[in-house]
Amino acid sequence: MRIGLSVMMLLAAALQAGENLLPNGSFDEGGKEALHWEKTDNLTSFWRNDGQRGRILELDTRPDRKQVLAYREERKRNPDAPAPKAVIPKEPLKSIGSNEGTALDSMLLDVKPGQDYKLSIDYRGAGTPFVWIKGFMIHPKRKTLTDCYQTRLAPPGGAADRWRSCSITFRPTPQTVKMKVRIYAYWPAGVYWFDNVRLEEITPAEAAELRRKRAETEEKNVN
Ligand SMILES: [Ca+2]
Repeated sequence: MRIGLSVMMLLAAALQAGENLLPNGSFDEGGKEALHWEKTDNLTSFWRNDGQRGRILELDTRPDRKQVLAYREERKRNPDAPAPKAVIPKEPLKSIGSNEGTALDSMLLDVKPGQDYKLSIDYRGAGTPFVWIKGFMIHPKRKTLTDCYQTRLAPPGGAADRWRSCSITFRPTPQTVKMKVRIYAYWPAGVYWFDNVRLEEITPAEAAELRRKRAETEEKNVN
């Protein structure tokens, strides 16, 4: 009986290793909208179907900046306001990508103090988007959540028509109690696709190894 129990505990530990802390990182759960993620605006952000990958996120930074800003204002008043048909300016400098860009946020997650994390994503597209980790602390006086930490994953360049996976490691500052993922694209004005966002707890040794590998990759890209 004792042996049985410890085998079961080992199995449970193995299952926990590499567990995705981010619910629905594949975007596949949910109906019209992906569960546990912000709603798309259907002007600069869309849920798409991509065969074996299931649902993926598309960010489009080509639409006209003035049109997007006007629609964002309208959505603040009425979150169900239908998206207009996108106007794509001939001059990319007039696009939303030339300035504010567009983003989609995950739900908030708890942060363990002193914990090393690994953030990974699959990305396809021509530009370099940013996958942010936004960290929050409890404001000492107002007792509300307030920004206190951020880091970002910038997928390395590559063939625009091929999916690539990339990851970073990070450890939020000690006062950070909550965090979320923000998928963000801006320049060049274009279309960016994402899938399989993962957030995992890793050991300090795994974090050091990941940093070393990433430094090697970056050096290779420079040469
Ligand atoms: Ca998917």
